[in-house]
Amino acid sequence: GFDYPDRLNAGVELTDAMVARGFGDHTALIGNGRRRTYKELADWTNRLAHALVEDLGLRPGNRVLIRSANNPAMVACWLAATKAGAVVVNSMPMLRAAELAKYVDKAEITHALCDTRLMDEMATCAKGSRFLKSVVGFDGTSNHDAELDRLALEKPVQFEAVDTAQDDVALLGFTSGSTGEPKATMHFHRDLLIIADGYAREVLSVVPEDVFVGSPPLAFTFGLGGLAIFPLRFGAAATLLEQATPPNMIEIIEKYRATVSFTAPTAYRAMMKAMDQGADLTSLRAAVSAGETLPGPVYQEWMDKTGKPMLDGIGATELLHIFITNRFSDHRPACTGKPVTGYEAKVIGPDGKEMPHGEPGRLAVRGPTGCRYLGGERQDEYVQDGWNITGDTFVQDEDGYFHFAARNDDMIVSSGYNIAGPEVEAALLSHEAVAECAVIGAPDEARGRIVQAHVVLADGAEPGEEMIKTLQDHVKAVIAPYKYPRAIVFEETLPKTETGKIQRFRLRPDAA
Ligand code: 3SK
Repeated sequence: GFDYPDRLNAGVELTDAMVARGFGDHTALIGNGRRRTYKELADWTNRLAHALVEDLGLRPGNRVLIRSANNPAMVACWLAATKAGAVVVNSMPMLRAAELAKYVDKAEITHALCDTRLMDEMATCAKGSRFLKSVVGFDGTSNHDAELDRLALEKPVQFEAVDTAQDDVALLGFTSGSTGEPKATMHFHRDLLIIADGYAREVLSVVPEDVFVGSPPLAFTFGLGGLAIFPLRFGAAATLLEQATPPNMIEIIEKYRATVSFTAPTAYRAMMKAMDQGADLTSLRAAVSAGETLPGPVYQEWMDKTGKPMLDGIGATELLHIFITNRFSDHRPACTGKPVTGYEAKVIGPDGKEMPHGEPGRLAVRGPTGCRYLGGERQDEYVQDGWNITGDTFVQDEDGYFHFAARNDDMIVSSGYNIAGPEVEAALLSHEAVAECAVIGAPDEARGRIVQAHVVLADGAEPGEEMIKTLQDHVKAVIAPYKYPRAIVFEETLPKTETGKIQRFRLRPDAA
């Protein structure tokens, strides 16, 4: 089990407590061409926390939205708000005003800290908001040249952090689920440490000499764990990339001799191609793959090229981080492995009973972190008898290893991004030329899946290349551009049940 004191503040544990443990001079963050030590990070976050409380009126329990790409300033804002007892919602730069407004309304967000380069959509969102009291810009380029930086500059480097309980909520992770309606999952201060003291310690054996690199946004709990919490918990260094493309990751790996990487199989494939052209990834001792299932050939190629296993893992925003994983000493191709210590997993049938080994069913998990939906809606669907019922279909083999089979909802995982089909449908339907549509994930070599829309046009609308471009641009304008349908197929009608429900599965090219 995990034994934490009753009073616990994760923001302090990852900064000032690390200085107290002798890591003050170690590099904590690398980004925007600068290095910051743990002492510098502690001072920076303490100054920011003063500004949040004294200038912006932040009070314990207030919900704070942070809008930024991955950079040191985003990490500093998150830690500062956590020290000040706030409940943080990290969000991605691509979100549009309407999507931000859903977060703000659902989480009753009072304060927003926004990279000044991303202020436009934030300001639009703030205009009509009945919850937002304060929106302040910070300088994501780390030049301290924005309002929040100026407020923080004059403040003392010591801050009396809010005396939070280990089970006070520290973080809200938004997940769009199968409906596209975002839902917030609540995570305690202790949960932020459990994922490090569990998975990162047991499976990755993180040491202070480690240098982390990766692509998932800090707005996803996968990224927040892998690129901030895990390195900071063990005195290691986190490199943060605003544009985490494979070439940019390679540059960082070579320059800083990075040792631990977190990304999705698509990016690993691109990096392995670059190895053939001379890219040097030999410093990596741990390559974690998650977000989409790791195909056997990608695992094998990594093994052949590096002599080490790529560590496939599965997690969920609901459970905060990875709960089933391969290990250095216990790994198999096309297999997700076994539960992280402290977690239990089983495969269940429609009646909730455990399936025999070899038979597919829904993956159910329980352990020290678990799902608590804000507002409780859908809680009883996700958590039954203490088991978290995930949206994935798995098979457990005779030796107890878990193998991914399918997602049993309409989520499309494309290049590591979770995209809810219904949300893309709603965006398409808001265009006058679209009469009906159904969105599916079509298999794609480079991205795993792509968003493919099947569209019935309104009378008078002309199908063709021009219409495809018009509809794609329309979707990019109303929701985050990465969700746009890369393929659009025009149809006369859509397959439907007798009761008129669209049968999306019949449109899937790989449908059974
Ligand atoms: O497997 C995932 O998609 C995931 C989600 C949230 C946190 C961590 C992971 C690996």
